[in-house]
Amino acid sequence: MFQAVLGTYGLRAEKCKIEPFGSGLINHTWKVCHEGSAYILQEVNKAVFHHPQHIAQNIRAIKAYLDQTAAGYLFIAPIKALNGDDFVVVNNHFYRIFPFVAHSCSVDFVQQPEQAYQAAKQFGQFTRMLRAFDVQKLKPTIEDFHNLPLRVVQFKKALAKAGNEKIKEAKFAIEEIIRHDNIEAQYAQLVSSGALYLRVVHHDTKISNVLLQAETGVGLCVIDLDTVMPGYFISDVGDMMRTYLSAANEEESDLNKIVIREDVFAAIYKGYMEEMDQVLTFTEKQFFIYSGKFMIYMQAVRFISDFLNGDIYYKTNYPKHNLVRGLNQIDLLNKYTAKQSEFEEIIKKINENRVNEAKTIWS
Ligand code: GN1
Ligand code: MG
Repeated sequence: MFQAVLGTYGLRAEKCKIEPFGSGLINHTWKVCHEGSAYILQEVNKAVFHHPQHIAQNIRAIKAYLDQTAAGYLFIAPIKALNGDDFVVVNNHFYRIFPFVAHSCSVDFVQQPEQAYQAAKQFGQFTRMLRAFDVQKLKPTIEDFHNLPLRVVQFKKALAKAGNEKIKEAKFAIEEIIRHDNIEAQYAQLVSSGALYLRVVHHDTKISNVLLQAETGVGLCVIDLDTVMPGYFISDVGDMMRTYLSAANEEESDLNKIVIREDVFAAIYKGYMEEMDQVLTFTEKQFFIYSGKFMIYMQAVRFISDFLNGDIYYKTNYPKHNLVRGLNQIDLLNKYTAKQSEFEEIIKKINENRVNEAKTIWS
């Protein structure tokens, strides 16, 4: 396979050093080194992305727009093959190659609030740069990806089909999902009221999807653009809450290790709002804290549904892996919900500081 794919780009596989790369749960990724240049090779998972061409079209449309409107903004589009295409199909598998950004690094979890700040700024900047781009030009790469009511319907279907043994094992998780169903009701209400605007949203804002400058740790750009499509800002902010706030990630089975870091919350708010304050409406801003509940709850629903379905979606390493992940997310959700008033206080303080800073500039 490597031979056929790399050959299309004029690279000779036997001259390349190829090694698996990253920790994604969906696509296969390799780092390819060839005569002093480095690339990222990726096979798009067609079971998840039914129309990989839509991904390619979206990235092309965004690149063309940014080339016109945002010179100097770093946007990593796939490299063109010798025939001019920005992807290649071999044996019905879909591949593309990206340049490996020199002097960049990424981290797998947030060690310091500064990293959360840098990442939040990058995701905020991305949506801001594209605020005037016509979102309708983008195709959904996964239909109803963050449609929470639909995810709950899928959960109910999985529950109806699951055997008694699995239901017994997941009893607590199932009860918790039902107990928190107000999160879904609130989403449905929000969407039908038109309070949220469709924007260009990344939909997978984990920290490893931001490249940082290796020497300084300053944010360089966002990567993993497969789920860039029209969506609501609560998806991006919520996924940062879900994946940055706790030092222990979704893989952790020891729930004692799941602890919400308020300084990281402050960093996410500060970084994102420095970019998006002028873009989001007053009403949207009222749902900043809700976004965390929305994404953590949806991920719990997705992991538990996959457990009940017999692990057909997420890569798993051991039999109850998805159950462990789901229970982890439920614990995170409960700890997040318990912090509501602390979060409100943090937002208030940051906003007051902003006003004070502005006043010192004027006086
Ligand atoms: C998947 O493959 P990866 O790790 O980038 C998933 C996300 C989940 C995440 C949970 C297309 O992302 O929605 O939040 O796993 N992506 C897709 O780890 O389903
Ligand atoms: Mg991803």
